[in-house]
Amino acid sequence: MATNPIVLLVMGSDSDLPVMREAADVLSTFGISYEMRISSAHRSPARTLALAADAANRGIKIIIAGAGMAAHLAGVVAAKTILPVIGVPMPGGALNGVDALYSTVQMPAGIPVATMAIGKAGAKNAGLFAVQILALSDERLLSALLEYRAEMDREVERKDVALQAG
Ligand code: RP5
Repeated sequence: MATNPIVLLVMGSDSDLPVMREAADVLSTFGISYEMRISSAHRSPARTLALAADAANRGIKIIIAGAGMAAHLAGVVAAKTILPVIGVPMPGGALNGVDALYSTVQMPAGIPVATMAIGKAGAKNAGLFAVQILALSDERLLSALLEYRAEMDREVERKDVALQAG
């Protein structure tokens, strides 16, 4: 377990791990300490509520919550903390993530969840969004984010040059 984690990554099941690793990889790239936990809004509600309620006291600044199907996890976590909660809808199930998207994004007024795209793109963006929030008060992260974007720009250019070269 990471020492002094500032981002909590929580997912409803170990089956979400391959997707949520995308968020973890981004945090690692930017040198941000995080903790990964499995806790379900449905199967282990008391444990989930305790995890969310205690997060701020432990020095967590941002929570990323990923779940699939009737994905109440992000909303339930958000209800028990004033930390910003970023939701990642998992793909899979009969509706392939559309159920999780609606469950995560359609929060009633009062308890927001910043909802990302379904699946790996959403998990990666959740990591980046967390970095952007932390960069508001961290010059090192701000510089690293600017360089990250500059590198994306260069990569597109390299691909275009390769395409033109045939
Ligand atoms: C959700 O149900 C989890 O987040 C997962 O995406 C989905 C299916 O869970 P498993 O049956 O694979 O454990 O709670």
